[in-house]
Amino acid sequence: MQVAEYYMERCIQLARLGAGMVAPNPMVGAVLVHNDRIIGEGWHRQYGGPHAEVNCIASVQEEDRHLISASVMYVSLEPCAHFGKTPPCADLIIHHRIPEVVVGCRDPFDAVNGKGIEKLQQAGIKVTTGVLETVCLQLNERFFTFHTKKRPFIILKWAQTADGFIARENKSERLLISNSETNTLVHKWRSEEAGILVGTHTALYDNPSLTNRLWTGPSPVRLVLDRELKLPAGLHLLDGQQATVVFNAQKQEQQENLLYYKISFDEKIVEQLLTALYELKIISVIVEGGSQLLQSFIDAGIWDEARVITNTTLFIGNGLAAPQLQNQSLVNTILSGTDSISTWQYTSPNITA
Ligand code: AOF
Ligand code: ZN
Repeated sequence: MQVAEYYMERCIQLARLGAGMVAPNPMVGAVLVHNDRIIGEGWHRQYGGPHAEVNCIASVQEEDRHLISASVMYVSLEPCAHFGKTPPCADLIIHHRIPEVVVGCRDPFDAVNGKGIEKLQQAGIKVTTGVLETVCLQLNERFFTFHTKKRPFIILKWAQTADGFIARENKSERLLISNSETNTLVHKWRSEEAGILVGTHTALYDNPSLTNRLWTGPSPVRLVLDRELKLPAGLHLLDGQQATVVFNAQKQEQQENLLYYKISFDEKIVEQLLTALYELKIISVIVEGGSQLLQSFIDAGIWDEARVITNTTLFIGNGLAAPQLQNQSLVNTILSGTDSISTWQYTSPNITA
């Protein structure tokens, strides 16, 4: 392994420690190296808090501080150039006279986007970019999708029978497709995304809570479509236990944990939703049904991942058909040890939408 890649890998390890704490910001890690010895390490720990570079420089011990101006900084994302919640990291690096910076990948955020690298170079600092770039991009896939495509990273999720149905014809009749093992997995997935979306029928018939109760970490913001505001107030989704957005055609109003967000239902619903979610700074969404809403995302060609829980021995002969993916690539299959249930993970062929 090359030296630069070794230290960048350490940056990525550190960055991951911020998982679940920093969204909608990216996870970022930084190390400061003097003569092959790490003298400082830091990562972005909390949304609104100091950036990785700040924590890295602050971590240098008193006896090593005179070495800062003769060290190389490795950082998994381009240092920022803007005054946000904190001053620019590029200025901090210049202030400490760090002579060389190695960057994992460029920051696509409009206020940065190359300006950080430029600022460093103009100050005479040697900058190398693109070290372990693919891994650094993968690390913050949601953040990059959000800023380059101006929409959230979209994950479609459903459970289906062996013969391709997601519910019985009579939707109020329960159909047990998944088991406790896959339920835990679904809660883990919920803990990893900023938002969770369902359509009106799913909210009404399934009355889901959409919270993460079976895994550690936070619950996503709940998102529900309710054009005419007809969903009964007694639903779990409207219990105020978790931040919830009700997309509707009637009113724009904030009530404590409940935001009524007005959109036009006459135009393409997926596009309307994406614009609203971008405005709300929700960088990733897991869509949990129903079939019609999932299919709208597929038909619009706007999805990044699909996760399909399949009960391979349950045949029901007739029912509500599962969504149909188009040109998907299978990337992973998780076989569950019991009940012949497997989870199929696909990525979208669409890299431009
Ligand atoms: C860095 N190092 O560790 C992170 C960066 O609102 P603020 O001030 O926290 O700025 C957020 C933006 O800063 C975020 O959108 C991204 O472009 C960049 N994040 N930059 O130099 C870091 N987390
Ligand atoms: Zn910064």
